[in-house]
Amino acid sequence: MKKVLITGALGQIGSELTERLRNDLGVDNVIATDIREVEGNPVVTDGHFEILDVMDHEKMLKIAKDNGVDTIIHLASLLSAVAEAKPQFAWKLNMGGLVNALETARELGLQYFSPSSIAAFGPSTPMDNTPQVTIQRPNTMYGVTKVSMELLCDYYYTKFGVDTRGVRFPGLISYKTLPGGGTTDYAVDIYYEAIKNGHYSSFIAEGTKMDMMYMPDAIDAIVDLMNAPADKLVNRNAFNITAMSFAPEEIAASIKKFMPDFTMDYDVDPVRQAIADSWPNSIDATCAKEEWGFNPKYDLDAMTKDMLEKLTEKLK
Ligand code: AKB
Repeated sequence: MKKVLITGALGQIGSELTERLRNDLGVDNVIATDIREVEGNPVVTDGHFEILDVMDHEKMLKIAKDNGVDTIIHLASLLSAVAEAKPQFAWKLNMGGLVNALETARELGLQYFSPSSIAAFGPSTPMDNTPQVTIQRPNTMYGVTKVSMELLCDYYYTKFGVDTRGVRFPGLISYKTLPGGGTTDYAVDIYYEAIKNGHYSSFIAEGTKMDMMYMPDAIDAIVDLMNAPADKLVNRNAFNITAMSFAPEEIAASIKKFMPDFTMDYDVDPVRQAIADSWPNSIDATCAKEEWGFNPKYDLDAMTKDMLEKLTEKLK
């Protein structure tokens, strides 16, 4: 990974990955793209940024070719709750963008990364310590596009020899850029509300466990997987990775350790609750640990401490 094209660079993962890769590889070696430009955003102002709709294959190919990139990191996609509200569009965007990015990688011989998700599992998947290879019958449009992504990335590797790599991300928590329209977003919202109002109404019900990870560990995971020797990768695409698993009452208890007056109640959203109920309680990341040394650093309390400190500063 020496010169990288990123799609969806203004998103939750993209904005932090762009910053990290500009530091690691040099500002001129990261081509950040997104469908829109956000004035004043460091992704746009602090380096090479281009507008790119991932449905536009010609433009994607041209940007990759003109800049001589050797890697494409394809992040642009709709998240679970939005995809459930607009399933036809979600299929079109998530799959159309994926095919264009894979084709760009095939045509130019690029290394390739795209993120799958715990959403690639479904109600018939074993819910606890979910294995790397198991039943995947998701019942959400987002999940359907993620399983399809995993299969297509495997296909491009075996059929065309494209160096495709990927992870199944759990819910990602960060303070720099808000996620847009996910089911695990409650675990980000809760920190904002704790600081602003000392109270949070959770749209996910008590007792609903889901895997989660703090953004610095997610960014390390992408970089470490992309730099891992290819001959060590047995699973290659869609490695289970997780740093912690908790239910709303557990993240609330963690916040209370630092803010004793914090309170939480529930105002459950049936759509997002149904999505959460179809996902595992906790997944097994052994293959990622063994094959490329996945090693998350933040547990729940360490993440809470950092989130509260950083957000207090940001929201001043
Ligand atoms: C979502 O909630 O949609 C995402 C995910 C787990 O993929 N954060």
